[in-house]
Amino acid sequence: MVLIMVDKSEKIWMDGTFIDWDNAKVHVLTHALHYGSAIFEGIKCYETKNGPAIFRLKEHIDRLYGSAHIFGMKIPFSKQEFSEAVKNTVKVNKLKSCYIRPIVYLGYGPMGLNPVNSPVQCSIAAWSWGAYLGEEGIAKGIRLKTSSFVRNHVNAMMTKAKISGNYVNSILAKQEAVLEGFDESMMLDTEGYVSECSGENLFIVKNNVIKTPFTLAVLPGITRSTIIEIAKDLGYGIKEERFTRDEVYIADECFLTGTAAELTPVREVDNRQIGEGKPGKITKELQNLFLDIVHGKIKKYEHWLDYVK
Ligand code: PPE
Repeated sequence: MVLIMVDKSEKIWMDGTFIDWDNAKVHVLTHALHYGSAIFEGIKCYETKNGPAIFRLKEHIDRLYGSAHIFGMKIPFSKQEFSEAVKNTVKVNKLKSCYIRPIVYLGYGPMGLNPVNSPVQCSIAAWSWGAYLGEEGIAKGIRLKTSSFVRNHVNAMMTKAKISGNYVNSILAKQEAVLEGFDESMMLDTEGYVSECSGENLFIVKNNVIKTPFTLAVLPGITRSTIIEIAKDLGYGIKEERFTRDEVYIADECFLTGTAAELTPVREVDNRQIGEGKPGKITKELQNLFLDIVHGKIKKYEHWLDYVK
């Protein structure tokens, strides 16, 4: 089982100021702790020859503000101020590469489900995080299990928002998969079509055509849109459409995308080997290009990087 421990850094940004890592605490009656009333992001910063660079910061900040809007929460900082705070968190901690976790949450104030008078608080932490699904997973591919837990219904949870409470659904699925010896869960939507995994989007490749589910009951992943764009640039046909779990079983290749997972190949689903049971040709090509892009090695995609100077 892959355990991805947090490697402590020095400071955490809380509501506008930097606090020592060990003192970055909240009250036990914090609204978000009881009800999941928070929105968050996962952003990655990579080492490049020009210093640390944050990948697609603008898109992550836009999604964060979109999540807040969907939830009905007002972030007490402008997008510009928040973006600067993200960069400063990397800088203050002198990190060359890291995972960045901004969270906006309802704090300690009134209890009960009415959120109207709860204080909106913010924090940004950054730390170095190892391979989300394991180094071996990245190199050899992982094993998925179709979850017995159905993905959040589009009118029960807001699927375009990264709301903390949404993730209980993911945790149930992930827990089931790992306890049964798999690496990750593949979740189906309420109609039975493939949606996404607990913390990643899913792609398949069949006869050189790449497919990924529509962003109906799935988070519109920023890595997902990156992979769609670079696959098109490479000349591959790419389709966003509904498909079933057995279409995954007979795919030539399958892989997952996410900020934390990057591009992780899938070698097996529900004990059925996918393709040759190892990372496929197109998967590897996209994985290598993605890694070159995030490390600032490809001029054409440098506009996706925000250097931390
Ligand atoms: N779906 C879900 C449910 C999801 O949580 C993520 C990100 C994605 C798709 C991919 O989105 P993007 O990162 O924009 O490409 N999952 C984040 C949280 C992981 C965690 O364990 O925490 C992440 O990768 O940062």
